[in-house]
Amino acid sequence: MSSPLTHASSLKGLYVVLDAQALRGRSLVDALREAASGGARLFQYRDKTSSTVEIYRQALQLRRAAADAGALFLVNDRCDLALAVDADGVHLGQEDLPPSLARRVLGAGKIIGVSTHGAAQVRDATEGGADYLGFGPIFPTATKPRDEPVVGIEGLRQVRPLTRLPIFAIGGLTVDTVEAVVGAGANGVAVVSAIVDSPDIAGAVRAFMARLS
Ligand code: 3NM
Repeated sequence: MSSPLTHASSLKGLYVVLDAQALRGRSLVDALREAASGGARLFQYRDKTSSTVEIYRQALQLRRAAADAGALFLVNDRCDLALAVDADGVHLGQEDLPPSLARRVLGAGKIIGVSTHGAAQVRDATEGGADYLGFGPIFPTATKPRDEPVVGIEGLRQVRPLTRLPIFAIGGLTVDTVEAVVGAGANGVAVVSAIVDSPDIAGAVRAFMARLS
């Protein structure tokens, strides 16, 4: 059985977040395949508006496409859907199940990530048994409007010593800001629009990966 430990070396670098709303009707499976052809090996499916059954059907297709590409695949928010499609794990927000309870639902073999926005959340998610953290928003972003305040590069630098878990910087990241967040201690970057809005998704992935290596 696979376990988060087996995956530990994969929890870094580029994390492509396939946000259904950001894709505005384009095929998420095509986007995943294009990103995988550029070298992406870590994906999350994020869908804040579709019905459960729609999310299930889409997640199943993405799960298969990710497996074909040899990539890890996580589902946003929902442990039940992560289990239903045998995803590699779940990515939890602060309003979802805390990681300790998600672990009870998912068992030891699944990856659990948690979105964090400040020091207390970083500590709580670490103590709660998360496998990795998202931290942001580093910069303003239209993808998740009216949400948490921008934390900046400095906010990332301040929380880095609080956890040994991999941290993915998220929020408004572009190829040109990769170096700064890695310099502040990020193990990787989680990206929506700079990848899915690119006319050349595979090329955008390659550009991120070149800055991350
Ligand atoms: N979570 P983009 S920021 C999904 O701060 C998400 O936790 C964030 O999209 C957080 O790369 C964000 O287009 C949006 O800015 C990321």
